[in-house]
Amino acid sequence: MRTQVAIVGAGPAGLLLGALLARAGIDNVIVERHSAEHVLGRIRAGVLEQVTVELLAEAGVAARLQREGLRHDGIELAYGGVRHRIDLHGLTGKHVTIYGQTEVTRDLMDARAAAGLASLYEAAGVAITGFDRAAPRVTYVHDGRAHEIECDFIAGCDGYHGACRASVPAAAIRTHEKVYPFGWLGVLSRTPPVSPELIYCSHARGFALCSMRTPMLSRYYVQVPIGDRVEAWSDEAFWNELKRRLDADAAARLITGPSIEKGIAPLRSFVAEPMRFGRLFLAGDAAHIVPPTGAKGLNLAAADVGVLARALVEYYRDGSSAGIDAYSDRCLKRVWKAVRFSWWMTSLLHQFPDGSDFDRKLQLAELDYLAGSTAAQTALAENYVGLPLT
Ligand code: RFL
Ligand code: PHB
Repeated sequence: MRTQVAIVGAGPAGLLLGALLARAGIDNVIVERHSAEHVLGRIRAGVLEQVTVELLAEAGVAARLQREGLRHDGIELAYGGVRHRIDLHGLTGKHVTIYGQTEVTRDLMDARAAAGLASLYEAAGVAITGFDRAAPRVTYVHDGRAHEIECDFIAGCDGYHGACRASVPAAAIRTHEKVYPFGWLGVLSRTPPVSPELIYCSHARGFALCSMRTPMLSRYYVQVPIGDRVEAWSDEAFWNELKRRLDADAAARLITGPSIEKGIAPLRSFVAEPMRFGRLFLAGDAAHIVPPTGAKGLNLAAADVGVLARALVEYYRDGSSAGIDAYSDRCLKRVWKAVRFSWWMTSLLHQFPDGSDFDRKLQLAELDYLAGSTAAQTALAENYVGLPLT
């Protein structure tokens, strides 16, 4: 098989890139290790920046998102039993949209199937070769038979554990990593959210987050020690712990119910540099990971493929390599700012096992400063709603 761009991975990065390229008449094939149902079963991000919504609209897949997405003009920070609202819209003129990653993925998959574009699910042994020369190839096994895709470019959209980054010679890549000494235990439940806006809660027992997917579907998280196993957390234990970390009003309003999904995610920051190796481009989680506290992972993935799609359109339409040459630097500038913001939010709101009394006092002083300073709130809001796509 031959195509212009072979995309490895059918997460939001791969699917959105495929949609943007197809809109511009650029032929592409997606190769995914898992089944479509498996990809849709992963409950992940919930907060979309305006830049992400605009890219989805450009790709022609924002109709349901515009109907069903919840516009949020603010978030709340809670500490010392009191909630402080950050007026995202008032401070920046922008808002965020609550719409689950599962739904974004479903919309992209449906649009791709309706347009008759090639997606190969359950591809085993995916490998990439020749990206340092003019002859990149993606090989894989499907239905027991070996296949090969010849292409001009490979987009490595295969997440943190994917094959693409791992195929780059060690001498050509630099990685930066920070692992946090805790994880997030997340629960999805068919209950109305405790509050109309997200609550980010700093508490002596650990961080907690009240989020949502729809007016009848809530998403809650509590910080847990790194070694905790999800089986050790009954629904009752989860709800009790969440209540203890919320302010009295939120705790009294919280409606609990059976969890329909429960999992523990470790928190890490990771960046691979550069993001381009000859004819291979890394995008999304394949190139960088941020802790979820800043709600940036999916948004960074969308921004990367927005930049990449524009660069590839320039290449095929105008014969110019300027965009693809600038891809890595352009993305990494924005990526590092999101890494910084996500690290800052994480450091501000979590309890660190080796944190001293002094460290906690500093956190509380910074939260107090934020609560009373429009300048500090603006800095938070500007990053939370998303920095401009340069
Ligand atoms: P994905 O979604 O991991 O997709 C990669 C795809 O590649 C496939 N794959 C392969 N395919 C072929 N061959 C191989 N060898 C392959 N290896 C892997 C995988 O099966 C998969 O389908 O990466 P992508 O597309 O870059 O998207 C990134 C986002 O998924 C991720 O950044 C976000 O979910 C992070 N995240 C959040 N991001 C936000 O912007 N806002 C949030 O509110 C938010 N909350 C979260 C999050 C992530 C979380 N977890 C569990 C890590 C909350 C949580 C709890
Ligand atoms: C979520 O709804 O899953 C979510 C929201 C905000 C975050 C992280 C996760 O910062």
